[in-house]
Amino acid sequence: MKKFKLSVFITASLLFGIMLACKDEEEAPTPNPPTNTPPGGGTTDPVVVTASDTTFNITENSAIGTLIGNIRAAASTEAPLSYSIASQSISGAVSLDASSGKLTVAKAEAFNFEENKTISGQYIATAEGTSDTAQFTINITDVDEVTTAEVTDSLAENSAVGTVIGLVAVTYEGDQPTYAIQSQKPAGAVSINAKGELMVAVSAHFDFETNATIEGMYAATLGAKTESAAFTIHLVDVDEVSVTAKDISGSIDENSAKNTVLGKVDATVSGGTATYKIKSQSVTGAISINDQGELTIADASKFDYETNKTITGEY
Ligand SMILES: [Ca+2]
Ligand SMILES: [Ca+2]
Ligand SMILES: [Ca+2]
Ligand SMILES: [Ca+2]
Repeated sequence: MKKFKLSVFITASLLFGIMLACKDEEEAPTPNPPTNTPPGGGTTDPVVVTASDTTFNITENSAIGTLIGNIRAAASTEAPLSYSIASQSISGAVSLDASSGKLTVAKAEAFNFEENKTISGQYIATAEGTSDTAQFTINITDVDEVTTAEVTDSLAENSAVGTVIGLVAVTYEGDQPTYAIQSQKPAGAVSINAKGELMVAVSAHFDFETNATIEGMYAATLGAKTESAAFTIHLVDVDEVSVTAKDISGSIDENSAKNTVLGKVDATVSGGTATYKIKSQSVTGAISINDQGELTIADASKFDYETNKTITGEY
């Protein structure tokens, strides 16, 4: 009996010991208490928050939500820092994640190098009620921006060298692009000036009957970026009549009959139909001209050698 009782006591002591150990782990005071809550009260060490001025670089035209960078701040406590923006040079341009400190693009149009090269502001870092303020500066870096679109123009055939046909369709930001003709058919027909105007370079190529359309590719270059697009010029037909008339002469026997053909005028007409008439003649009514340009005797009595050895006139 006595032996049994002892055994129970030992078991109970062991259990007690184990329970004590568990209690130690749960309830013992922290070996290194936080600096602002020392055991037993007394003076609290102030939390120190240090926000650092930070500079970022980002290319213009970055989309909403693009990460610009992480704000840099530190605190003398394990407690999490929170962040907020106190001011910024362009309202709403950037947003700052309150817990991660990530600075992101909030207003894409503010990130336009040609309008704003820098966006700056102040942010606040806070931990346990203590804050520090610092500057953020975002340098926006330039991107070459040029786009081209297809153009179609029309121009009267036979237009003179240097005639402006039309302006190419180019949009750009910043400096003026440079322009070039990359290819064209017929070769050499069109040139382009510094303003991006297509011009007649060789007038002979602007012939509706030969090339009703002149087409090719033009390019606009800005910095490292070259964009190209097609151009088409529709020539507008022009009625082109050319008339050349040469002096003629001949001889005929006197007393020839009325309507005798004296000869045909020496004239050529292109681009239309010729009509003929007598403008003047030295012997009124002697000669007439028909639709084929033939001179004929209108009044046989005027063809009398003794009266008129020569009859002259203009047609
Ligand atoms: Ca821009
Ligand atoms: Ca730009
Ligand atoms: Ca022509
Ligand atoms: Ca024509």
